[in-house]
Amino acid sequence: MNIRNDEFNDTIVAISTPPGEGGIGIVRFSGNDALAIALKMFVRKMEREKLPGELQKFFPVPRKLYYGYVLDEQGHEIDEVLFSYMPGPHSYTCEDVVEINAHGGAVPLKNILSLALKKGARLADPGEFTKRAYLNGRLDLVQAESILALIRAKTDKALKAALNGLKGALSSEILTLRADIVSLLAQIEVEVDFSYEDPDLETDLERDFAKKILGLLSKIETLLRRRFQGKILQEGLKTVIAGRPNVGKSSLYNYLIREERAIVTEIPGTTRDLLVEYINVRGVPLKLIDTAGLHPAGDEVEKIGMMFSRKAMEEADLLLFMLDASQEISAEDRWIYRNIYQDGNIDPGLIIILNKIDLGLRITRENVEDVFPGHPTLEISLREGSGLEKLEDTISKMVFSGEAVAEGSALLLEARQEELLKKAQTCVEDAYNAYIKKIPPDLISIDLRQAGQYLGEIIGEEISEDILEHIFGQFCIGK
Ligand SMILES: Nc1nc2c(ncn2[C@@H]2O[C@H](COP(=O)(O)OP(=O)(O)OP(=O)(O)O)[C@@H](O)[C@H]2O)c(=O)[nH]1
Ligand SMILES: [Mg+2]
Repeated sequence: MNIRNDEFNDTIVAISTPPGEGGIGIVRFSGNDALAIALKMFVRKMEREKLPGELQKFFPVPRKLYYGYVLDEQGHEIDEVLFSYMPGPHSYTCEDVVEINAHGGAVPLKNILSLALKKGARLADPGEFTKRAYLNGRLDLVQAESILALIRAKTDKALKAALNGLKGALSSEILTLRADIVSLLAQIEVEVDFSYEDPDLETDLERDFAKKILGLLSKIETLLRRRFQGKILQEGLKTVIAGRPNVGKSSLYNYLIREERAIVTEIPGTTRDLLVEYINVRGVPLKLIDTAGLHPAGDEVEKIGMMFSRKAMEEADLLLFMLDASQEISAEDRWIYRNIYQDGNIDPGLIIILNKIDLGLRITRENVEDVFPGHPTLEISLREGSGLEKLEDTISKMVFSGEAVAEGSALLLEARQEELLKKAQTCVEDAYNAYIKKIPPDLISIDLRQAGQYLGEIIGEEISEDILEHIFGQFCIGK
């Protein structure tokens, strides 16, 4: 696919490294005039002492690094740099690309950038380099979006899943689904009436058709399930530590993030704001949130804190519900469970944690089962550091039902891709229902065609310009 046109041939430039201090920073050019523009501002070290009239015409060898300076319009050095030229189509964008590696400070990079703009380049839009790579056919849309996931990946596993997307794993799965649909459509074309009039002939052909369509549905379901694991790897499992004041929530938070971040005191109501940290438990990335203790009464500040707590709990994937094991289950504990977990109409996983067992155990497993039935329960002491390994095990098991996410199997789907996959799923379901109801085959094929179209949109084969704008707009400038 190639929908490139001349509008994309102007030369864009951007700082491609993240903002802030760094060892090096890269200014990247792409487009027909990338080389011409970049050469207007670069001089090799060996030529630095020469007068402008004596400079030799310089044709850089592709993919070779040249040492020299970027000079401003008065001929003063802006920075000492390395210069490289990658002619299209063997470059990131498939266009002529020049990269200038400068020192990482914000000022030299900005000065190089503004000089490039003066010399005729245009500031790149967010994601425009990647968009050009896509428009020039070097990446399909899934691969382009994987680059976005790659930039955002928070753990090694997420990184690997994103790399998989980049290598085309998802695209090839989607292509397989499309091929399945095409073969179903072909079957409808060839065997048009499925012999509906003759019930005796409701034979192999039909059974085969039904089997194929169910097979297709289950493949889509599997993809969506793998999506859930991918989402966790990408965004972190939103895990909220909840409980009444003073049970040890902040102590657990500090233990899990391995840092004394939250204030811990014996005074109930110590924590009032939400504290958030990304951590990694046995390979499972968690977005861990410490909350203000919940109880029915409370002063103004506490009430606001509790409102935040409640909202966090409602959005959680996993709740760590903490109790003080050295006291009996209190009315407050029951109130939290009933009001927020049960009536809140939320459905996160929940682990019950009995803390402070060093002070004695006044809550039995039977008590817990009576009041909060059906949740894994653990006894720990943060003071003595006991039971904590088990807690980490339980978390990772709950997430992946005992299996760590296989690196190859988690899928990172952008929201757009997931939505299209779900739409395709609905269409295939409709087709199946139509088949069951013996609706004429040409109507079934309309549903299947529609499903095929949605799948095509996932990999960008049927896609409109505004969707493209939206996708690439999420990138940062310079990508
Ligand atoms: N004996 C004992 N004390 C603990 C244990 N865990 C925490 N504590 C103490 O319990 C008190 C409250 O701990 P926090 O971690 O601040 O409790 P919290 O649930 O965050 O309290 P709020 O922020 O007020 O809701 C502190 O004095 C801790 O030192 C434990 O396992 N054993
Ligand atoms: Mg606290």
